[in-house]
Amino acid sequence: MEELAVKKHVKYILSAEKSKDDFASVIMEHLRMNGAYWGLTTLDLLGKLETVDTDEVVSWVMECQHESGGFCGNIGHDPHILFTLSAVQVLALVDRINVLDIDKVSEYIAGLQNEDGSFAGDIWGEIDTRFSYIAICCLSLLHRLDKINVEKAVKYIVSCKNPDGGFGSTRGAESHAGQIFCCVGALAITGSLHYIDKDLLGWWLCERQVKSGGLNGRPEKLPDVCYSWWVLSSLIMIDRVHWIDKQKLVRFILDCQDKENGGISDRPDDVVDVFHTYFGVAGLSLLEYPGLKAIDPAYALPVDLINKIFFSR
Ligand code: BD6
Ligand code: ZN
Repeated sequence: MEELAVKKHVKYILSAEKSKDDFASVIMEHLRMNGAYWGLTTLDLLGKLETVDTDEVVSWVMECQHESGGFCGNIGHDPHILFTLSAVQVLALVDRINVLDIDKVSEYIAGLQNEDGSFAGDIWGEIDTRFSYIAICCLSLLHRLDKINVEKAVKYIVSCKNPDGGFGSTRGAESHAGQIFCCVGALAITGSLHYIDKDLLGWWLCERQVKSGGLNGRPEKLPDVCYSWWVLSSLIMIDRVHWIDKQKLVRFILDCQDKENGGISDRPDDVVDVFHTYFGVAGLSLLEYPGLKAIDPAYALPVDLINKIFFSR
């Protein structure tokens, strides 16, 4: 069987970070904080995080903080809860959470909670279960879950559960693997997994595996490497990962590598990008592929880092 081209992927991530017309391309420019998280986590899982200049990363991240306490996707952009979690994850990865004014960041996030327990993403008020996950994950990493009403937050997420066992972006919205990860992750972090019908949801999730071994995000859609993460992490959190063919999925992800120049694409023979390279490697880590660090399915950070954050203060 094809092997994971570790050295090539490290080279690809490092070169993508430098190149202004790829990693920081027009599309990814406004998502650069997410890009930093994908790139650094990939390097860490591959055991090569020490190749990055920590001071450079930290000073750039801090330049992206807005006076509200939230973080922007890049310098001079608008703050959003999406980039605030990525910023906290990046600082955690390079072991510099201590540069943060933790109360200021926590207050920014807490200020986005609505009366019904849901969360807005920024001052414009769009509501999405993604933002509930981000708030809970981020405050948990900062040891500040007490700043929000967790009970109401959980109640709102549970109210977005569908008859098929899945979750959508808001009440009544169609089930989608990305949203399911967010809702299951938030319930896992808050110790609320008993609200899930594990067999019903497990069935919906394992039905995402198609003939090629890859996973899709919704019925009738094409398989995509990034769904290896959203679906697999959810199956692990509800203890139903044995319901899919792991070997076939490993093969599908490995088939999406650019064996010459490094990087992983969404499907075999497509163009690679940092996003799918990260989710491909993270998926293989969940599948216990040899030589990779283990990743935590709820926090999407290496297990050794999660242990450090929660068990060795
Ligand atoms: C996100 C972030 C910003 C704006 C909208 C967003 N929707 C979902 C996210 C989560 C974020 C993430 O994974 N952070 O770690 N996803 C993205 O940043 C991607 C970036 C991207 C854009 C274009 C092509 C490839 C990657 N994003 C904004 C997406 O919409 C991707 C697009 C995509 C990837 N593969 C096929 N399409 N979709 C995506 O992340 O879907 C997963 C999802 C959906 C809803 C909730 C949670 C997760
Ligand atoms: Zn994808």
